[in-house]
Amino acid sequence: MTKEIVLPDLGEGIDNAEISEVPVKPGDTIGADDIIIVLESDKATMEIPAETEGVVKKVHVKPNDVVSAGSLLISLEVAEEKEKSPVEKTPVKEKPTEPPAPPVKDPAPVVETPDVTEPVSSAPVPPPPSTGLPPLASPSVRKFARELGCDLSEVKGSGPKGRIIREDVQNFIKWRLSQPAGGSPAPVLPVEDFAKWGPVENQPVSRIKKISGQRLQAAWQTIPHVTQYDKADITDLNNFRKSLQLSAGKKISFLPFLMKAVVKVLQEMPVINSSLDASGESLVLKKYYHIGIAVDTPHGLVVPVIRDVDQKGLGELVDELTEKSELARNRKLKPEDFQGGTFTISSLGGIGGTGFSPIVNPPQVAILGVSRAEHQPVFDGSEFVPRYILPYSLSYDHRVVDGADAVRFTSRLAKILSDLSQLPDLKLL
Ligand code: CAO
Repeated sequence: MTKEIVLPDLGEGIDNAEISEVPVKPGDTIGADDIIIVLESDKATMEIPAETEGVVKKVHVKPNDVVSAGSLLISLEVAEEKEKSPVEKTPVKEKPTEPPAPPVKDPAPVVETPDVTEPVSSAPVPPPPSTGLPPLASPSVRKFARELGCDLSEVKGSGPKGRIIREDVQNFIKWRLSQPAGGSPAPVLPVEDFAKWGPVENQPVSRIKKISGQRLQAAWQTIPHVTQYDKADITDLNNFRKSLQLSAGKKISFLPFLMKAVVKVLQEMPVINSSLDASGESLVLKKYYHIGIAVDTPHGLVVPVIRDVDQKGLGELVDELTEKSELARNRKLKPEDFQGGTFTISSLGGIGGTGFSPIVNPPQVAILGVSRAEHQPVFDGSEFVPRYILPYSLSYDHRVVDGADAVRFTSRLAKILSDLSQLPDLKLL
């Protein structure tokens, strides 16, 4: 019998991926663990096994195709299963049991009645009249909609039986942004012949940049951002860090200290460690502290998550941070390494800068941006003394976090960072 192998769910945060390799061809005999495709998502490289043994009849995908959960990958001739229900036995001998989901490259038409002045694929669609029924959509589409603050009951589905697909959500957001009261419309890049002004070179935009660009734009357009700037005297912390480095004989950066300090404030201010629920009616306060760390890699920005920072000592954090940033740079992180973050830290301090406004990483509601610490003269009441001052900023979703809470957060963080006795678990081992 023929078995159709489709792409499994790639996990939270990865909705589609590009095929970089298809190591099988028709006629190949493969085992359950054999790799049938290699995917490159915005964040990681993933090998997808067949999970069933058999002989490859047909390969439905090729390198550079973009696929999502449910996309048909290969048809496999497999041995007849021994135990079958009567219903399965009769009709299914030579046919797939389920119709395959269409590949992402050829999605179902998005709009039934397009605006005649717009191309169909990019025409924003208005919401349909409510049917009163719960909307049909996959978990990944629901998550995508949640991240964009999109109410699925307002979205018209163009998939089978009116199922809402990712493109429907994107079109709905485009439509909403095009409405006068819905904020500024998505920017349209001008068609410009730059070469007429001087020599130019075209460079392709990396896949990570394209996808993170879409997410950043969506976050920027849907979340009302405010940024609070502050600074902390980290003179004692820096001296302590240097002494630890000497005794441990290895590099210890500011980040593990920042993570511990941030988590302490998050425990005191649960709203900063929360997310809006899908209805927008209530907040989900998370009792775990998984901190995303923005890592600059040659392929673009990625944000691996360090879990349960509250339960880890400094030494563990130093090691995990080194390991995760190394894996990120070598594109070896797994999908789960990106999942479940409750707050993000973006540190540009190793490079420079006096301050910046990071973009919130939804569904989180706040992000800390860290700039470069410098020695500065500080008046101690009688004279100016040199102190080591760390500038940082907190960008936050103003729907969830009030300005007063934001400044309470940054002030409290300054207090903790400037007073080592307030920082927990400072031992390396
Ligand atoms: N102030 C002063 N010096 C700092 C500093 C700060 N805030 N942060 C780091 N440094 C120093 C470090 O101590 C180190 O000095 P030594 O080499 O003398 O020990 C040097 O700068 C380089 O640090 P680093 O950046 O390699 O290490 P890190 O642990 O601080 O950061 C990581 C690790 C992965 C966060 C970093 O390498 C990185 O990728 N940063 C970029 C993140 C990014 O792009 N964010 C932007 C998101 S928005 O586009």
